[in-house]
Amino acid sequence: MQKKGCPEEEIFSFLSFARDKDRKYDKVLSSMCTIPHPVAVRAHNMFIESNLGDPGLFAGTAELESLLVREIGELMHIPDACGYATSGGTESNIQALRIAGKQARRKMPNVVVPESVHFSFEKACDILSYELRTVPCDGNQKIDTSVLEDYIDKNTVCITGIAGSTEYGVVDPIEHLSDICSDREIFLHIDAAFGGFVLPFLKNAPKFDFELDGVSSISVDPHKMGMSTIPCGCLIARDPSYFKSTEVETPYLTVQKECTLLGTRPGGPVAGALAVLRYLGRSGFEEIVGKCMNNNRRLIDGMADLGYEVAVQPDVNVASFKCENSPKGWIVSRTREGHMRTVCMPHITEDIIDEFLKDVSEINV
Ligand code: 0PR
Repeated sequence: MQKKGCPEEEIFSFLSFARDKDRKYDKVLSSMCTIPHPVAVRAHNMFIESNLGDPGLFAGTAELESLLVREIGELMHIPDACGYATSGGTESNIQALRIAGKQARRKMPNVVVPESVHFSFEKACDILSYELRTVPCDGNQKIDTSVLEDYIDKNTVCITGIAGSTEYGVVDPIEHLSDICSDREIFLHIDAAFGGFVLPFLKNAPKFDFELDGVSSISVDPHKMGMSTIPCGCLIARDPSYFKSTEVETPYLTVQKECTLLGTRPGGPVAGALAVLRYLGRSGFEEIVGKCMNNNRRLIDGMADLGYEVAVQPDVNVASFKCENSPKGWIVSRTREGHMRTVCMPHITEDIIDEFLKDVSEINV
């Protein structure tokens, strides 16, 4: 640390210098985050000092959190959802597995997931000392139900399905998983970190939420397709007693118990998420998601015209292509299988897609 303070202008010119090195989102086709909605930013800033880790001090913000959980719950077909705002999909997934383990209480717990699962499950199982059992995917990059049962045994504390996979944007056969979990009384966690703010706004989307009896908990991230500020995730669950199982006593806080993983928790993103949900409403989200899906289709069709087929048909606005080279100046990513992967987030417009396709067409020239 410098001995004496530095003039504010100097600090901000230094910060601007760093900010200029950050990528602008316009040519970024790899991210699952986007430019937050201005209403979310305004609400976030209004609650900048709010700490949900001590909800008695920030009773108003805590109310907003309850409302956010309730609104997301309604979207997921559960009117009296319980849950809380996390710092994103990773935290939600860790907590879901923690809760699942506490319900089943096995000495050597294992968790059965598709191999397409996000790497946050690896972290969760490492922290919780669970065995992670990865089931191969079928030709559509969905969990292969013909072999799934071989991976389940009496120590299976949780099965996970993905609603909008990170790499291929597909939804696992969750109705099937729900039936298995209902029959065997196994906790079913759905990772809808990405798809949770896409699928409810699509016509004919596959079922993935609490409408299915076997679903126990869902991760949904307002900071991805929810147009909110970072970090805002949400873990919602069917049964309020689930959150009792992770409670610890917090004698010197304004509340006596806390079920969350983090202690200090930002209130700003929660206010941002709720504000943008209310501001846009269902019709606003349908419009945004509709545009993203149309752009995804435009990209898939355009790539096919150039001879690059999509690897599998996605259910959400993610696409992966059999295309070995990436165009210069663009940020795309690669799946574990080497496919070029793109995400049509709200910052990606028709014009951007056309410009991208033009640059792809010139790759080998
Ligand atoms: N579950 C799914 C299905 C996800 O896609 C992700 C993140 C997570 C869980 C974890 O969420 P958090 O990162 O919020 O903890 N998927 C993207 C990924 O890891 C996140 C991302 C976002 C990556 C923006 C890059 C980026 O620029 O690839």
